[in-house]
Amino acid sequence: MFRFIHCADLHLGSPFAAWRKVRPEAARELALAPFAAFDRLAELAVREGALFMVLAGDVFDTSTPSLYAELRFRTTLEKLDREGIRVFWAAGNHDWGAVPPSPPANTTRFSSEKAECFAVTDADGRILASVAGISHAAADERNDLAPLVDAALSGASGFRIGVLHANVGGEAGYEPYAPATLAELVSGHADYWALGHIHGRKILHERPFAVYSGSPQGRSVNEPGARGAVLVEVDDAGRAAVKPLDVQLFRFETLTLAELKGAADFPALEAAVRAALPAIAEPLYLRLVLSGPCPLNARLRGADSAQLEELFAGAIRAKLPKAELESVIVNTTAVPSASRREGLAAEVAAVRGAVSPAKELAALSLSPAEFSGFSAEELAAVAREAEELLLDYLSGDLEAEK
Ligand SMILES: [Mn+2]
Repeated sequence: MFRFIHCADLHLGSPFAAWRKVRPEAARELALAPFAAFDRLAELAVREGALFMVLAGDVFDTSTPSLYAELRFRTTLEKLDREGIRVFWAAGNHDWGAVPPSPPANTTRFSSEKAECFAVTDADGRILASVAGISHAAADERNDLAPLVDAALSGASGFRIGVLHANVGGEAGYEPYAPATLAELVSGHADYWALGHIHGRKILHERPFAVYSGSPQGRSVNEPGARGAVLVEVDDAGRAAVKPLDVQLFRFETLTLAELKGAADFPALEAAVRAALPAIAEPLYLRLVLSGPCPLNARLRGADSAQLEELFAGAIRAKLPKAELESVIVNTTAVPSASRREGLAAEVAAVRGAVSPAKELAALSLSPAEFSGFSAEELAAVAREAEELLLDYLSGDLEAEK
């Protein structure tokens, strides 16, 4: 029996540029988190007695990592080296050009010119596993690299692992770099495909395995949930079992509240948020989305982000002491007051009949030609929205902005 860790998409050195402008302390904390997540993985590798670790690309966020990123990465590799744990690294679209001049002896970075295959042996020299991979040669690798890795594994001994940064099955929302199909992966020589590129943890196939380990540390609310890597245990009969390893330092989550019709004042709104907060023990960055009809619509929309965050910070601290608000997004609408709106609808229709769009546009020094890019449907939608807005103002559902 032996074990190995499959990790990908560390994105060491991510700048968190958007955070730096508004929340420099959080940006610093987040920028250090991927390094610490990798350290945790190294500790787990030692504790679990892993024989080796595979890194399936995007170790660094850029092809020209900072000195700090390189040194921190190297320090962790050296720690693994001292424990006799080998590291196999196939670079992806982010770290394709990041080639350390003299990596520690335990670390193998796959060539980008050809697929390579390395044997991992036990103390008696018996081959336990063969690890094959290839690195991306450019930031936009458009060729399917899976056949090259598969060919390198043909005839290999032991448990056969292919390491590749690739978009398998044309996953939407991710660049189609190194495009491959699941069918070709599972019909080849590999027992386990250690994949990188898709940041969510996914087991695409079992026996043979095709697995995305996901990013070990979420970088935004677009990467929610538990994150880390996977521990693979291979028994003496060559059967593999996959276990998730959660190592992230901060979790990102979004909480959407859509039933806010009853929130007539801010204490009621705060209570609604408090009641809906999930029970998550780990440090958390939480995005709060308020949506649907809400009596406080106009006041929420008039508040700035600092005011909104102050409004909910207490409730969040009280229930989730390790949580920080990432942001508050206001998507609420006015609560329609039916009776008043019905009475006003005729007036709005009359106004619409009396208004001459051409005359209004001329008063604004705009010519109808400037609207020529809109389709009839789009213009009709704008008119409907304007009518709704007018009704909102007239019925007092929405306070006119000053
Ligand atoms: Mn990535």
